[in-house]
Amino acid sequence: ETDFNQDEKIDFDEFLQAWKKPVKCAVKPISALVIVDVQNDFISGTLALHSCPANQQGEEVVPIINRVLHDVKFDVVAYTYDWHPANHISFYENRFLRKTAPESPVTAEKARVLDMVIFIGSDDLAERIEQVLWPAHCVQKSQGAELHRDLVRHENAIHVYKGTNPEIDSYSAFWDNMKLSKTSLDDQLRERFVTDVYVVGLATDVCVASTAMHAIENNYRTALVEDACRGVNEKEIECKRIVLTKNGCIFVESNVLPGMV
Ligand code: VGL
Ligand code: ZN
Repeated sequence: ETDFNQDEKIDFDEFLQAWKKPVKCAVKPISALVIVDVQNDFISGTLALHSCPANQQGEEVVPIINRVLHDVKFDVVAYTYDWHPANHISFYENRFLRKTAPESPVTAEKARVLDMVIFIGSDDLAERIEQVLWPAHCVQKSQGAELHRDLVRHENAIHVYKGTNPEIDSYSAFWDNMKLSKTSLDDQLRERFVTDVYVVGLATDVCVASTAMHAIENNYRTALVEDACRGVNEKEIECKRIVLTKNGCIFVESNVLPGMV
């Protein structure tokens, strides 16, 4: 005999996957909003999303994130910054600075923007580095690396800088693309006893998806707020959605968040 509707019975495996710390999460959830890379270069600069295949408008996330910041009482807010030195490995303009591996699908000479190349790594890193070539973007301290001017700056926020090593890219705000080094984000969330992570920002299929995946791996209950994200490639967005969902990430619209009208 049960007092709940069978239709609403939850799949316990699914539940466990999303709630790896069920008691803690249920008794005292502590939420963090992680605002990924809402920087000028992803909105109006060389890497503006509307010039990428998905043709999405990055600036549309700004009023939505502002509303979420104002209406939803998150315990913790974090801003992440793609923060590259000028000689960064991910820049198309820098493709001749490093040796491409013989097995690279395309040579530096033939490569075009958004192609994946394989570089030979420097000694202390991996031997081979797979790298998508993006137009130069978010160079440290440049105007393109600043947060969009209209994005509300929450006081007492955490600020996380990634992609600072010239030899390795970092889509996620937790680890670089080869998980060789981590940022301070996980430690800072842990210090504040965060259980639940809500991810918003740019780009859905690149840095947002990678950050959400690593949040799950770090045992946070993780939600991606879909209408507060914009991406590069439609197919890739759908693909990331499937993989993230399989791994226990939930996808929500901002209007379901408590406090939003
Ligand atoms: C990003 C491409 C290159 C992002 C960063 O923030 O999504 N995309 N670097
Ligand atoms: Zn980047």
